[in-house]
Amino acid sequence: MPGAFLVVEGPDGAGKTTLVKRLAARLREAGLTVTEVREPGGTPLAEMARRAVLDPSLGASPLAELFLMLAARADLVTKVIRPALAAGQVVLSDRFELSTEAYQIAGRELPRKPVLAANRLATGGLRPDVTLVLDLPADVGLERLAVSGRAHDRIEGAERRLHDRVARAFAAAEGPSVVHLDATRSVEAVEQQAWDAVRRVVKELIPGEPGLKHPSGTHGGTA
Ligand code: Z5A
Repeated sequence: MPGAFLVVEGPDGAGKTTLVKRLAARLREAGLTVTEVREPGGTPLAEMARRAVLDPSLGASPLAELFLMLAARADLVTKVIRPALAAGQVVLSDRFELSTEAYQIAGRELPRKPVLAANRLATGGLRPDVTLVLDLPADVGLERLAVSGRAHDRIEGAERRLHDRVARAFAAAEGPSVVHLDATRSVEAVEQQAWDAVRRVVKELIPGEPGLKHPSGTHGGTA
């Protein structure tokens, strides 16, 4: 597939949404066509799943939460992400499968192997070209959200120990696409670290750039 699939991950309040907006602006300035998505969400069905999973009055169980996340992901991958990549676009996603590892496996303590297998089924094996992980202690992220005045959703309102397990899982994440960023730094410093990593991946797609070899075809899996 000729496009590039970029993912921003991290615990609550780590600055993902802020970074996605800034990276999208930089990519567009560089002449690239960018599709921005967030997980869970990004299609009518996935937005329904998002409302259901985050609504405290519905009290989704850990397994129901998992399957709502994966239903949302399957719909988004099929209807938005794969078509955009096939059209040569840059897809920039606020969260993807690493969030399932952090929240449902580390946080909710669901069994690792079947959850990873179910996730692969949902994505058809699609893999990001780069996964930017914003490393931040749970208490700093939750404090940022409190200061911003946003009401807590069902998962943000979960017990503190869950958030610590989630933040530790993100900090321990490893893999060929994973790049860790120090999210305790300023918005501008985080953006610069992120851009250095992203630029290497999208270089060949930028009009007029001599370019490195693009990771075309490395997204993996089937449509
Ligand atoms: N979830 C899951 O369980 N399993 C899954 O597979 C998936 C998701 C995909 C929805 O995610 C929930 O779904 C989430 C995980 C779960 N649950 N929770 N809790 P979400 O992404 O919509 O919710 P979120 O993680 O809570 O994101 P957020 O609240 O939008 O936070 P953020 O995007 O990381 O941060 P932000 O909005 O960019 O910034 C927060 C504040 O910090 C804001 O005031 C900024 O101005 C400020 N900020 C940002 N960067 C900085 C820096 N560098 N320094 C200082 N202040 C900063």
